[in-house]
Amino acid sequence: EYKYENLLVEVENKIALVTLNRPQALNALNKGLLDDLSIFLTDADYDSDIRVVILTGAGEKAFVAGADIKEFANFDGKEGQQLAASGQENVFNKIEDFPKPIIAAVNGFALGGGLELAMASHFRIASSNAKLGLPEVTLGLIPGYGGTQRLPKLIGKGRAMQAIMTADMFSATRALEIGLVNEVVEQADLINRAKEIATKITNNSSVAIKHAIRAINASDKETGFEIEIESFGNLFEEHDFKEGTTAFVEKRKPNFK
Ligand code: CO8
Repeated sequence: EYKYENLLVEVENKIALVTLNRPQALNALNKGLLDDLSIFLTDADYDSDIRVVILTGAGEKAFVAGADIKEFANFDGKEGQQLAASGQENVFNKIEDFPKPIIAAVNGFALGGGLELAMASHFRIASSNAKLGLPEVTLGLIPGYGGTQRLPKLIGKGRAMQAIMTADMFSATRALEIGLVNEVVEQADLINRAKEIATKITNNSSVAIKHAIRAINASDKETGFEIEIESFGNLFEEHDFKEGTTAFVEKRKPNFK
């Protein structure tokens, strides 16, 4: 049995439905939630009762509204870099390279680290109210959980540049159009549709699927991720980061010089 402070896990018919459960903070990724996810992945890897994982968010509003801004607002460069590096290693890269399929069922806002979590998953479906984006530059940061590497791969470099520079959100329809998500359904049908796809996968060879994931993921990705981590840490030393995070906490618009 799986019990966590920040996750709900239901296993049925070889499918694990994992609900990120901090609805009061729109399921923002704090240390506790990331630790729980990392432990779950380690356990699920060995659990023969689990052949497919579905990730979704608690509540009707958000998948995940990002990394927990309140938790890292006072970090310095070294701590920022450490946060990005350990998150990438223990959660995001672990999801991407997980030997069993992980489907993100995006049920609302997927912003910053939330979109990065969905993009690390093997593929994404979304509810029609979903909004997806990487708003880090509004906080004086860049994506730190793989977003600068995975978004251009999924939607093309030009679109990724524009999305990251403007911090604009994609609607579910637009996300479907550009290949950021594979399907869009009504929110009430989202989990059933994810389970339907997962069931189809459980009928196929799990050892073949494991090798397919490995082959599809094989590419030279080290440099980009390292540069992302380094820049992410450096930005914590900038005035804009203090201004951006303080403005968020104080519920006002940032004033970038
Ligand atoms: N972190 C912490 N708390 C959050 C976050 C967050 N990312 N998002 C929402 N919350 C909290 C709010 O502060 C609020 O709490 P409270 O009730 O105590 O004031 C509660 O959740 C509900 O949110 P809102 O009242 O803001 O709800 P709205 O419907 O008005 O707005 C939005 C919804 C538009 C989603 C809005 O909450 C928002 O803009 N959130 C922040 C989005 C964002 O900037 N995300 C990116 C974060 S940065 C990031 O993810 C970095 C990734 C790389 C990290 C690498 C290592 C750290």
